[in-house]
Amino acid sequence: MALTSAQCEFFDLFGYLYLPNLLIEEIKWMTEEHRVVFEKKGLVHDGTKRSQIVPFIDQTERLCTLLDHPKVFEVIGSLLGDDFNYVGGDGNYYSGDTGWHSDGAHSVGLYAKFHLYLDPLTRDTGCIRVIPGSHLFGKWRECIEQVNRSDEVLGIDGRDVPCVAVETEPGDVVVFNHNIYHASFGGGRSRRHFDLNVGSRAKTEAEIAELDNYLHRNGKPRYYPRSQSVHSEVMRQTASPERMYHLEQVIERETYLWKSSQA
Ligand SMILES: O=C(O)CCC(=O)C(=O)O
Repeated sequence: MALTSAQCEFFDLFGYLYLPNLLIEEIKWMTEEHRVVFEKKGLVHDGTKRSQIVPFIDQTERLCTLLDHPKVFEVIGSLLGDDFNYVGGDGNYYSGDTGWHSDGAHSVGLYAKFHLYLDPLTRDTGCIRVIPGSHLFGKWRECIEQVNRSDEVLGIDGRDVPCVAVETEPGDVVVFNHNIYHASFGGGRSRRHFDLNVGSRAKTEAEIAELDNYLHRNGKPRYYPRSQSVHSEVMRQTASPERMYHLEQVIERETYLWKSSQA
């Protein structure tokens, strides 16, 4: 499902896009795979805090095929270009509130999250909330950073910060720019979720430096020591040429960065 130019414009302007029912046909097996991944890893969620697995869709051959799925790559391709990079992702049982934050501050390149919950969520039960436009750099974004101290700076609780609460049913997808300020409030102790992180292919020197920064932090691979790469071996070994197209630049940069860190 390629997006319309109006949907792409909405995403560029507001920093997110809600796609109801996009993966409704897949929700049953994806939910089962989510359970299996946590079980196989022996990660028992007790509800006291977030339980997270990275990289996530990479853990099973079937979940990896999401990257090959026409509905997935057409949506991401429409927003980031068909040559986008897959840069990993996480699977979670979220517990309680998540305060206001952004997942990045990329002034070059475009990084986004293809984000889905496996439980129905409303404004007051932990759906994703976004501040439209907060992905854009400039004076506005400098000021909006203060929402993570809303009590102190604005005299309001985080849950009262003006925003769009994107209520979702299982099978719905929200894509958002990593730069956007987002949060969730009122969620239960066991909200099932996973995402795919994606970035536009790095072409200029500045974009390559940004990608390198994403892949290695403080001289170490992003998910280190849990994983040396943002992809799993399963993801790479079962890749068709079409999937490999979305992995190859990351493989090239990770190999280069790893060698440089060992030199
Ligand atoms: O669902 C949540 O509590 C927060 C989600 C979030 O911040 C994220 O996936 O980046």
